[in-house]
Amino acid sequence: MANDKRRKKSNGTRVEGPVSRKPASEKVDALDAFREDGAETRLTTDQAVRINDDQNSLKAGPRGPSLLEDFILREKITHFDHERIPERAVHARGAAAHGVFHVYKPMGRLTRAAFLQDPAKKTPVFVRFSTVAGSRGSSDLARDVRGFAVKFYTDEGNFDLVGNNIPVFFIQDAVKFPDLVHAVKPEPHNEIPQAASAHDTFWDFISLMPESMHMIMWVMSDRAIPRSFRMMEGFGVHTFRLVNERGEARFVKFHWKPVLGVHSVLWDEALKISGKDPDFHRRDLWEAIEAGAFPEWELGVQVIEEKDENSFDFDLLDPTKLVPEEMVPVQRIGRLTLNRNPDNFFAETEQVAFHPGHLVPGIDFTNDPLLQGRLFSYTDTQLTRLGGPNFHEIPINRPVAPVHNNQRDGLMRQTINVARAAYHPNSIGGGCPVQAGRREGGFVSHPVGINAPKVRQRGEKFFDHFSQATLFWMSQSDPEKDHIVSALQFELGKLERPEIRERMVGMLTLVDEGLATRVGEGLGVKPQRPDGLLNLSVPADGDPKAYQPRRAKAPTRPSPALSMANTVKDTAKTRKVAILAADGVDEAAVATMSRLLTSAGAVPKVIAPRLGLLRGAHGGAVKVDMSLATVGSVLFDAVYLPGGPQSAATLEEDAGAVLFVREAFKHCKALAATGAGAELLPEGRSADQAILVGEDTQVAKLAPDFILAIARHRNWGREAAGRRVPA
Ligand code: HDE
Repeated sequence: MANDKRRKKSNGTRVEGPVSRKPASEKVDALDAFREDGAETRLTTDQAVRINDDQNSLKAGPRGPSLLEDFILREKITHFDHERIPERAVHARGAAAHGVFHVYKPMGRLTRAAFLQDPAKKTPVFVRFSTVAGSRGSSDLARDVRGFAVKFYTDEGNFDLVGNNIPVFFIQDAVKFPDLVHAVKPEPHNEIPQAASAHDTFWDFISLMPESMHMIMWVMSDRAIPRSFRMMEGFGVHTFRLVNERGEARFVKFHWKPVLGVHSVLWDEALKISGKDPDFHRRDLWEAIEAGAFPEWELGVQVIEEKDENSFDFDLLDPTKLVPEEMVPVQRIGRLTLNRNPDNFFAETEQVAFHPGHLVPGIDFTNDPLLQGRLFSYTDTQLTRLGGPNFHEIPINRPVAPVHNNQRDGLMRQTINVARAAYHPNSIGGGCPVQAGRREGGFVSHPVGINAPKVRQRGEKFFDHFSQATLFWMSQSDPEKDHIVSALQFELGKLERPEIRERMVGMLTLVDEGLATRVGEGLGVKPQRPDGLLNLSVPADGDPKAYQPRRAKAPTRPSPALSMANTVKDTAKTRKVAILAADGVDEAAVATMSRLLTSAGAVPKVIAPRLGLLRGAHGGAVKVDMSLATVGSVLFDAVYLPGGPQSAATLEEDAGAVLFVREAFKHCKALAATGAGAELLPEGRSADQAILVGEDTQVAKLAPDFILAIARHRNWGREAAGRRVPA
């Protein structure tokens, strides 16, 4: 059991206390029963026998063979041999945190879900973010969709909202999911490349699947390389139902809106971060929570009346389509706050088991054929991954609401069921556990009428594969469009087979001719509108014509909500700022800037050619946080170059420091320089609003504009100039 004091180890050294000083919730408290911190204990075997020698195995003589009877050795090695479980088939790489959710006002008109009624109620949550394609040890900065899975431990049982940071998906029907995943995973013969879609099998599949085109636009955009998990939107993707106490249902799309806005890095940064700090997102989440800068999102809903189901050009059941926010506004109904890191990665983050089929009364499914397939997959995969049917008893997966049923036994069963009747109806157990009526919180599936032939087909409107891809493209700002073009040139440029590249560029003509021309230019491909069959995902006896894309109508107006240019840009909170310095730095300038940045919620770090204390220009000292050798400006959002002629001269001679500044410039970050620090700035900065220059005595005057520039995230207007910078 945990205790929260700093403790003494048996050898007398002080050790860090466990994390139970941190925010608690009903679920976090429930986990206490399973926490073990080893404090003030003696080493034992798994059978609790105290171990006297953990340094030497039992041998026949000091130089003799080890003896089979050494049960201590055998137990330790056997356990070690079985420490790994299969990683997730997809979404293997992830990081998670505990938190709470509360609703702003009672939502009884829309849903009977208890956790959406009382604004005073804080529902515990566990949230896991992930990439999809890479394995457990891959880089956080892969170009990929991010998983955004939320487990709500509600008083009525667990509700899992297992979504992504992109509102649509590659495919429309679950039956194509294994094909998609086999295509994007590393190639089967050499297992190359890791965590990357830039290879032949992925684009071969995509170029034959026009339904993926909308998703492709999103994944080639900067949404696929987030600045932070904390700065991503989340989406339930499928259309779900909300059902109220009267049994009235409405369609709903779920959204998570990050309070800090939606921000991304550049592809060049992503590539470099993957080398400098492949744990960049995981670390960022961890550090923000440890620092008390709790990540927050608002839960949004788009609600659609049942009578309006067929009033759109697209089908609400089609997961490759979104409902434009300008058409159906997102109502913000509650807030999610992540306030506590897990204590043990394996026990919590690795063993948590999400499932879109974990519902509570008041929320229900639709017939989205991708969702329907998922409802089978998630339990099925846990049987292999977590080893049997009792994974719901693993502490992180246990609901806070009580569990009573007649499920019994199986591998690793924890519960000791004492009732003799494990069946229903029974008389010897008094009929217990009894079913719950609707008014007692019993889950009642929404009665949806079905009168249809059993067929392997899709709805008519599913075949408009291009309108929303075009809508996304036309809604992007110019820098965002440039980045999509570069991403496609990178991905398709990596292909070994020219015919796949050509087919893909041809497909892009159907999204936008200008886009295809621009992408083609960088690839030496002349875009050709496809004249044959576009969609090769056709049943053996199906009429291929019936499966070809049919555009409903070309979008005429952009959807501003789809562009990150319109996101929140009003805060520098949690942004990391590098202060580049060497011996002779103006220590007063460093101190003032650090203080002002910190009071704006930013995180300044002093970076220098070496660790230790720097000699200040006026006899003071400056503590170095990190050495230049261990970081790069790609790990920061902004750079400050303080004055002090000796410091500036040293840094000018240091190639690492010069590269640091050049990269920050190239990546359009906010830069500030005072006094001699300005000598480190690259040329061509005069009209750049995100480059602030002044005297060392003017730091306090300069800082507010610097902070504003950091809040604006990047000055994309500098990008063309940045491309000429060799960094
Ligand atoms: Fe998943 N997905 N998925 N998925 N998915 C898994 O479940 C699957 C899909 C999503 O942090 C697996 O426990 C099928 C869409 C997230 O633990 C597996 C289909 C969306 C996570 C699985 C989809 C998602 C998963 C692998 C098509 C966004 C990580 C391990 C029918 C709405 C959850 C596991 C975590 C994980 C199957 C499509 C989101 C194999 C069959 C669409 C966030 O069961």
